[in-house]
Amino acid sequence: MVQTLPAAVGFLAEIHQDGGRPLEPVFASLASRATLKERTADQSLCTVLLHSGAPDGAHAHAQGRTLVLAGELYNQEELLGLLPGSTVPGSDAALVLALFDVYDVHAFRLLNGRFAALLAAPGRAVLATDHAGSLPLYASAAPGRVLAATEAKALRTAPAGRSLAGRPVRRLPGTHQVPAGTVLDVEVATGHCVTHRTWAPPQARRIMREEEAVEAVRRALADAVRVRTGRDTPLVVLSGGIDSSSVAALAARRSAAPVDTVSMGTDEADEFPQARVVARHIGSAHREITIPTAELLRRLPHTVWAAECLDPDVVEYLLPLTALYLRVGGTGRRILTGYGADIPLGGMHREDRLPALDTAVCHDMDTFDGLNEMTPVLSGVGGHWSTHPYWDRDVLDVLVSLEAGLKRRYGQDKWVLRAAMGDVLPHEVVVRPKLGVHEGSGTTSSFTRLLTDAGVPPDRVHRAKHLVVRELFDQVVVDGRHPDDVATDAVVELVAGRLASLPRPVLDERRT
Ligand code: AMP
Ligand code: PCX
Ligand code: MG
Repeated sequence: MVQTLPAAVGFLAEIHQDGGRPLEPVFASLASRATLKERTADQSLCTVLLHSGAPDGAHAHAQGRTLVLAGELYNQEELLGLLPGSTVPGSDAALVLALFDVYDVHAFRLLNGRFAALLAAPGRAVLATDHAGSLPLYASAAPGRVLAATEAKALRTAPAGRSLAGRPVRRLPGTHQVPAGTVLDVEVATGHCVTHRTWAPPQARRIMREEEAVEAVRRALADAVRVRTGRDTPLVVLSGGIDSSSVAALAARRSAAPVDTVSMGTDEADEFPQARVVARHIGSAHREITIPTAELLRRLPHTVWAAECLDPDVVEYLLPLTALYLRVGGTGRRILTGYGADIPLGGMHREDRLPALDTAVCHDMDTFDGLNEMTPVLSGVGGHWSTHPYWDRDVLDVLVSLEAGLKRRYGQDKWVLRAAMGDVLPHEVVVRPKLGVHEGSGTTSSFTRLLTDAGVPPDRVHRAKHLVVRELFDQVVVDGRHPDDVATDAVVELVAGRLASLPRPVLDERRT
């Protein structure tokens, strides 16, 4: 059987030097669970792995060390070249552990992947995220105890710990999110922590000839698609825009069988005709899924539950995708998306001035961390695994660092990508400007209407969305309620009522 999903898609790991009551493993990801228990002279490690049938590939053991890995690596071939010829690790977890033996924490600087990892060694806990923090990792530490989990809600009943490096999680005292591209090296006895950054967005901009830039983008993206598909028939979530169409076309090029594509729309808006053009061109087995707006809005609690995100704009991008992932069906699909292309390319910045474009790129690269917009839990709630070629470490390094004039050129946004896809996609797809998923599906407008119908004045709508998302976060993450038991309408009523009863200056002071 071809292993479609990574060996594990998430975990809860507890290291104790003094016993301690195990936490209840609560996750949004739909997966089987395997428990792994180890005891050494000075500490115990208990891990719950979320897996799809082969959890043994998610942990490795050598020289008193245990490595637990959720997610996957994309540069195994390169990494294997760093180990002695006789060493052929049988899994990504074993490969990372073998590299750790050689490089210690610096092993994580070598990895291109989508992962969260925990290494337990005598007296020591090492926590690591991939360059983009694309698989979220949360931790709580106190003298004698380190707890780590890929979903914050799994730590919601953890006893308050000492302050770790990282971002505190709202209303979960002592729980922090490990930043993107970071290793935390924790001394278990004291909870003392040393932080190492393993990646940062490029600050410099490369000057390249057009052909050179186009070729670099084409090659990097084709590689990123290749390492993400392996031998599987992938499913590409396709809007018909240049970002997802490029991924679908590159996947189709290297697949003997037709790839699968799926487009979502609502009863109010869709981009089905645009996606159909691409599907026909690449010969994919294409599906269209129409989600009634009422159902879409009912998925707001599920979106916040999966993404553990407090940003209302990002939740609006993720809502149609979550609703789609819950409707895709089948078991354990490997899903590729075009998500994230607009961040390094300044694609959401729709005007001609280059300084403003690079300002937008810098801002977005400075602020993505912690939004969890690429978390695999979004598709995990439907039992699937998603991966995003544009946020491959090599693709991202290339895209961010191109000088802005290659991103916006000849009056086109994302010019370098469009030029790279000139011979892969129909001309109309290459040149077509596109709406964001939140616009193309009518999500922004239907969420707005839900609030105005509940009496929220139009100029308070964004504030109200913020409060709705925060309330949902409190209910499904902090309080641990299941999203099926949380009604969007009731939360909207609650927020509308609160807004109506408070004078504006009070509201504006509470912008947290
Ligand atoms: P966007 O950049 O707004 O197009 O959205 C990010 C990614 O979400 C796209 O690259 C697609 O992979 C996916 N996506 C957006 N809209 C749709 C849609 N209507 N149906 C399926 N997937 C979509
Ligand atoms: N996107 C963007 C990302 C949204 C912006 N995120 C950010 N600034 N951190 C993309 O796919 O690149 C859309 C809908 O466009 C989501
Ligand atoms: Mg896009």
